[in-house]
Formats: sequence, C-alpha cells, structure tokens
Amino acid sequence: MWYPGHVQKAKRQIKENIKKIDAVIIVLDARAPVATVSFELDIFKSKRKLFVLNKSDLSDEGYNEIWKSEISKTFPVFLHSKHTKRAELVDFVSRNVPPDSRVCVVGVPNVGKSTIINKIVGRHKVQTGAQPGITRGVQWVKIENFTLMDSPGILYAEIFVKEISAKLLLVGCLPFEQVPDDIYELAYEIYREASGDVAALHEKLEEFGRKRGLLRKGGVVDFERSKQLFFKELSEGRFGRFTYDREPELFWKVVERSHNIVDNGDT
Ligand SMILES: Nc1nc2c(ncn2[C@@H]2O[C@H](COP(=O)(O)OP(=O)(O)OP(=O)(O)O)[C@@H](O)[C@H]2O)c(=O)[nH]1
Ligand SMILES: [Mg+2]
Repeated sequence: MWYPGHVQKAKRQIKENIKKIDAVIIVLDARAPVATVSFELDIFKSKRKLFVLNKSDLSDEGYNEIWKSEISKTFPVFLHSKHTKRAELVDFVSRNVPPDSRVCVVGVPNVGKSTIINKIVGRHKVQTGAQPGITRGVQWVKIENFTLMDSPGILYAEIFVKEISAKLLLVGCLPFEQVPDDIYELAYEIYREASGDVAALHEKLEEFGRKRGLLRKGGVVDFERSKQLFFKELSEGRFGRFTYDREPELFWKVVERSHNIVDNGDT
C-alpha cells in the first residue's frame, strides 16, 4: 500500500543520525496505541525510550488511564493533548532524559510529533499540518536542557495485518486517497463497534454526502469524496471520542515484534 519515497528516506536519515541520539520520544495516538507503535522500533533498540500518548482529547477518557498505567509498567509515559500545559510536557521530558541529551521524536505519520516539538520549544519552529507526510526531513532544534530532533513519520513497508492499517486509517495516519476499499470497510466496522453507530457504511456515506452536498451530476452522492471526507473528519474527532485499541496485552507483543523486524530500507 502507501509507502512513499520520503518514508524510506526518513528511515535512512534517522539511521544516519542514530549515533548522535541519546533518547527517543515515541509518540503514539491514544486512540490506537497498538497500531501506532507498529513501526521499526529495532532502529532504536539500545536507546532510552519515553512514550507520549498523544491526541488524548480525541480518545476515550477511561481507556486513557488504562493505557497510561499499562505502558508505565515498563516505560515513562505521558498522556498529552492539545490542552496540556507546556510546562508539564517539558517537565516530563526533563525528568526522563539526562541533561544535555539529544532526543529524537519519532512515530507514524500525522501522530503529532512536530506539534509536540513546537510545544516544548514554545515557538512554531517546525512545520505541522493536518495530513500525513508534512515533515520531510530530520531537523534539530536546541532548547535549554536538551536538543530535539524532529523526524518524518515512518511506517512498515508492508503492513500485513489489515486491522493495523484500518486503525491507522481511523486515526489519520494514512493518506485517504490511497487506502484500498477493504481497509475502509474494516475501519468502518471497528468504528461502529467503538461508537455504537448502527448505520451500514453505504447508508452512512449516502447520508453524509448528501448533507455535505458531495453530489455528482444528476444529484447522486459522490461516494468516493463522501468516504474520504467522512473518514478525515472522523480521524479529527468530529464525531466523538473513541479508543480503537482496547487490548493492552497486545501492545507488548507488537512492541516485541517491532523490535525484531529489521527493514533494510530497500523494500
Ligand atoms: N485534536 C488534537 N489534534 C492534534 C494534537 N496534536 C497534534 N494534532 C493535530 O494533528 C495534525 C498532525 O500534527 P503534526 O504535528 O504535523 O504531526 P506529525 O507527526 O509531525 O506529522 P508528519 O510530519 O506528517 O509525520 C495537526 O493537524 C495537528 O494540529 C492533539 O493533541 N489533539
Ligand atoms: Mg511532522
């Protein structure tokens, strides 16, 4: 599926800088911590790891606590959202990395890496945006106690588990126009289960498309546009707060596997 050249380049750039890095902040989406930890953690094998559960304003509050306590069994973890105060975020990083560390911020596309860096820095130093693939190269930003490295979102070259792709779609990490239909269908079923929405996908897109005026000649709904806009808005939290990954035990299995899959960057 989607694997643009820049993801491959990003992995190469991260690997080139790996010796200079003392610690990594792994940014996850609080709605799908398992799906968003599914990338090559082996690159960071021997590094100190901190986790940020981001976009927690869009996930279920009860599950936020469950996930925080699960990950905290092994790693420092911080529940973050756009409402979190800068001082709390800076304090979390400062407490968990040695002074003058060089810290790389990593994660799948669009999870909020650059937004977090800007908050820590206190200024709009690195570019952010509502689509995956905004950051195109590594960028170092120095602040008082440590230096941060922003990096482009990375993904496995092949995501074999459809459920992971579907959840990445639900939280906005994949480009909507390139995702195959079977992944959309699965994503919709996962959304239905989390939300209790009873409408079938076709009905939903018909209703949504009509309401938004996404029509073709003759007044028929343009299902392609309706689908993409519906899923974009869903990923931005417009229809409520949902947590799609609800099995904390799975997290550790995926983390272990992600440490062992070595992508040589050629696939
Ligand atoms: N609701 C909400 N939106 C957020 C949060 N953090 C980031 N965003 C939004 O998510 C989108 C992606 O943010 P970025 O910081 O550009 O994400 P990134 O991980 O750097 O993305 P790439 O560079 O494309 O890999 C932007 O529209 C942000 O405004 C959050 O905590 N809550
Ligand atoms: Mg970015």
